[in-house]
Amino acid sequence: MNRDYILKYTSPAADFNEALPIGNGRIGGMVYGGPEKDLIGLNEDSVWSGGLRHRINPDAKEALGEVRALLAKGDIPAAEKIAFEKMQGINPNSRHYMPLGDLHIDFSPGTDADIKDYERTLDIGNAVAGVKFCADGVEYTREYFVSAPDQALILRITASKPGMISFDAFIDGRDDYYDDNRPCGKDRILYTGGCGSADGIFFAAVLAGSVSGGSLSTVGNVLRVTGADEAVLVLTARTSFYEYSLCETGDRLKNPEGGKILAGRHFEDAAIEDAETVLRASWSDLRERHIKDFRNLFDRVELQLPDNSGGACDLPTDERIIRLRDGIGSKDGACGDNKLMELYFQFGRYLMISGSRPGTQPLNLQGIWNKDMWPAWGSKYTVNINTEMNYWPAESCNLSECHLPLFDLMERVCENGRVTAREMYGIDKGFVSHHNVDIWGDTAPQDKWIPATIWPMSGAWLALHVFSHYEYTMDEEFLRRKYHLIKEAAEFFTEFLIEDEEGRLVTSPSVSPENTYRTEKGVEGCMCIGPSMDSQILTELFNDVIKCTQILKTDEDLAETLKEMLKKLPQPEIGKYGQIKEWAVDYDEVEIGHRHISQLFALHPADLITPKGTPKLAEAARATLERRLSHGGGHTGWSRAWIANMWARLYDSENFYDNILKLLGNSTNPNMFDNHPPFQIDGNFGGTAAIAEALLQCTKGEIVLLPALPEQWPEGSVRGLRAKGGITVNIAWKEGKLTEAELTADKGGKWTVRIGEDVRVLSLAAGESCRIH
Ligand code: FUC
Repeated sequence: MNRDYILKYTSPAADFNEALPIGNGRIGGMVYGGPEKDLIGLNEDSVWSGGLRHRINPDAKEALGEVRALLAKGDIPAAEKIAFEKMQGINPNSRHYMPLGDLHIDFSPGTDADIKDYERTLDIGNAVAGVKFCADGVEYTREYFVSAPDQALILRITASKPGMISFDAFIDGRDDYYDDNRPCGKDRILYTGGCGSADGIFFAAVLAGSVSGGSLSTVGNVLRVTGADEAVLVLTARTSFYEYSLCETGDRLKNPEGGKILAGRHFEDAAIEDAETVLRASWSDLRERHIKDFRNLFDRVELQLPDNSGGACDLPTDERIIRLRDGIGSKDGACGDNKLMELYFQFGRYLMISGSRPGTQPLNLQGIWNKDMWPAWGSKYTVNINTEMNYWPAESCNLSECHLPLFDLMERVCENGRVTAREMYGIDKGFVSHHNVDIWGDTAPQDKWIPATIWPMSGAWLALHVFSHYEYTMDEEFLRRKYHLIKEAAEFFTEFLIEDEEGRLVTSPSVSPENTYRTEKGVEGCMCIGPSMDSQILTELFNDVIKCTQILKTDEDLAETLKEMLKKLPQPEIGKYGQIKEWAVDYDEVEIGHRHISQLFALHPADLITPKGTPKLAEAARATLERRLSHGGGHTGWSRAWIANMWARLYDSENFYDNILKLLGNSTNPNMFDNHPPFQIDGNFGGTAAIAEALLQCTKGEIVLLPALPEQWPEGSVRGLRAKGGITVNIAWKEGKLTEAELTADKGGKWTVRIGEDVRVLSLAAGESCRIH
């Protein structure tokens, strides 16, 4: 195993963009690491701003017909005006994510110590952050991690001389939004509060500690350590949300009475018990348990790329990023740092393991790491690309179980989305959700923003993730349990779609996410009938439902209905610039370099367009990307990451590499978090997925090996990627060519493997491996 997966810095974090993320899926910390004053920004993934709201506009159902008629007539401004008033949510916003607080550690003696040899690290191979320095001749070390097995953030402080550790530790940081902060025992502080609304979410956090040598006591709301040889701090947190919403497997508990069920302990007792359990264990046991648990997931995949950095590998991580940025902008052209790409790839996997575990909440716009009471876009689940992108590497990069929280959220989306289908659209079948959801799965339209708000497709897109989890794991029991999500997502559209003048089945009203068009008459608009992305998503969804009905031997009638409907769904078309049309009418875009490239959904994540299967459409996809990029596209981190995935799908290694380089150089913060700007985590996951996509693709029933290997990676290897059909794949290459691939099957079956023009069919028994040269 490559043990070089270390982010390193020579100074404490000056701000959030330099701080280092740690987490166990539920509890997150951002480590700043100041020698005299340390700060760990705290999060718990269910601390959201309030309870579930019912926001459906009472006039929506009536407006639906009016808006459809106006769109059909081409009166776009009038359609948008009515939709704006009568269809958007009556409260435009669902709930948003919030921080838990800040953990401060003020060391004494204070600020005048002479600090030398400062180093701050994040070892992403072990999920441990570290700080080391020498102050007045004494060497101090701090190690921080958030343990999943022990459900706590744990920090140990040591010194090279006995009796040298003294500090005050305390929690604050939610402005006025907490209720109490006081000792709940001689060595612990309890910090409690709630998050808005009568039906809101309440939390309790416990800060506790233990020392060897010296003393530990409470003073006011402070935990004070004096003259210790070594100290351990423990931070635990629980919320009311988890008391009733989820059981261990992540399934929502069904309550026959319809009310809330207490699935576990009271959250305050639970936070105290968690801390007590941790304090009974030794530091080395806690650390070992944490690392073992983490590495069980992390070590499944290893990537080795050749070092082309000319020694820059040894530089601090922030300097390596700047070096790439300067290279991209320089006359002499870009410089390389493959090892930083390798680190970035694994950092995405690290973030997924640290931010999304079975039974936790799914990764939001900032994963779980957010410092603001009002974060950008509410740090919610934006489901017209961002949340889906977060989970692109989950299956391919061998972290299938980290995908599960998304399906738990989908259960809530489905439940609320049935109400939205009925009350907004008058449809009694299936469920619908729009471009954002919150922790409760609020499905009403979100934001007062026409380019995004009335887009009824997110439930359908999310449902594709359910089937994809099945395709990678071949877990039929999972599919049986979650099939209803896929089925109900599709059922809504059996009622919602309308026939256009040409008899095609299309959505109306909808938008092509967030883009604005200009008609021939110069009218600008967003709302439309049948944007391309919608029919692409539905083509995928209907095909998935049909496959499900065959696998599960059920719902034949539904399958027949969908087969008929599929014949009438518009398919990708080529427009006047040789591009894939974004709208049913070949409008011009107002912003040609727009960050969303929704019309290429068919290329990625779907595989309706492939270079071998649909060469003309693949050419048009290339023209689409070129058009976007030549007009300033790719300016947000996530957009750049999506573009890299798309080039990989076009087998264009040069453009793939160029965009990964730009993602790293231009859209990455010093702590390696993706920079939208501001920080938004989707680009990290999109980037990791793109690197995997360059090495291995599963499209049109084929496993494609090394489809977009850049010349900058002439030799290397990857171990442990996953392919559809329950296959684990190792690949090695030299001089840009495959030397050996090893495929191992979980279950018996047949697979088609493509290496360039060479196509082979493999039959493997369960557990069997085979090598390809
Ligand atoms: C969509 C994107 C923005 C941003 C936001 C959270 O609206 O268009 O760029 O990512 O989601």
